[in-house]
Amino acid sequence: MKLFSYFRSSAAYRVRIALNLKGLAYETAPVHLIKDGGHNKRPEFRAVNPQMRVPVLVTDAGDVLIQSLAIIEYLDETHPNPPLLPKHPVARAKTRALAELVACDIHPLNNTSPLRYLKNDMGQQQSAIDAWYHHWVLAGFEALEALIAPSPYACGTQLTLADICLVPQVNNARRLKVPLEKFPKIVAVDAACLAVPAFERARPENQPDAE
Ligand SMILES: N[C@@H](CCC(=O)N[C@@H](CS)C(=O)NCC(=O)O)C(=O)O
Repeated sequence: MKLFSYFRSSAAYRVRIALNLKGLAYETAPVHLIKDGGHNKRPEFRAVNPQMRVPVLVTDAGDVLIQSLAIIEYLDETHPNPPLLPKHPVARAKTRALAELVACDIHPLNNTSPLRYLKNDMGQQQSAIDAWYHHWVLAGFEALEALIAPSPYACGTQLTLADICLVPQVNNARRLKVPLEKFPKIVAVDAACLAVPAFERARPENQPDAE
């Protein structure tokens, strides 16, 4: 399989974790999202993903899959062990809810394109953009903190989609210097996950395109 990825992309980081948890080998095709205005805007990458975003997973059969949550559920369906969602429908819904809280409500507001738009098109100062970034992470993390009970992972003793989304978002928050003191449960889950080799290997600094 081939994964179009950028070392700092938290959406690609999610897929890297899932691939590692499933024990699946893959080749990384780096796409630099910053250099030259973003290599993801080049026609050759647009031909792969018209949305011009990473991750993109090309399966062994040549299917081109986009959107990290859809890719991860595909991996879970085609390689069921270890499962990334609990069996019970209520537990599954709760796990997906935590994952979506991060992937659908926090991450899109702090993504490269909207931040670039705030700067270049809306004329915002870097200080205002940083405040925007911090605001949405803090709002999302307050809810996440109230919803999880580390044991040691976000949804119990099984690693799930919720952990896969939480860890990259915490990594981003640390990089952007969001204070995490108010979120001891999130920090504990992050630490428990990072002790697992599949998470460690997926870290941005451990990628072939890391800078
Ligand atoms: N919802 C998408 C988000 C994908 C996404 O926005 N990826 C970012 C990097 S984390 C990207 O490629 N950004 C490029 C851009 O916005 O120009 C997913 O979960 O895969």
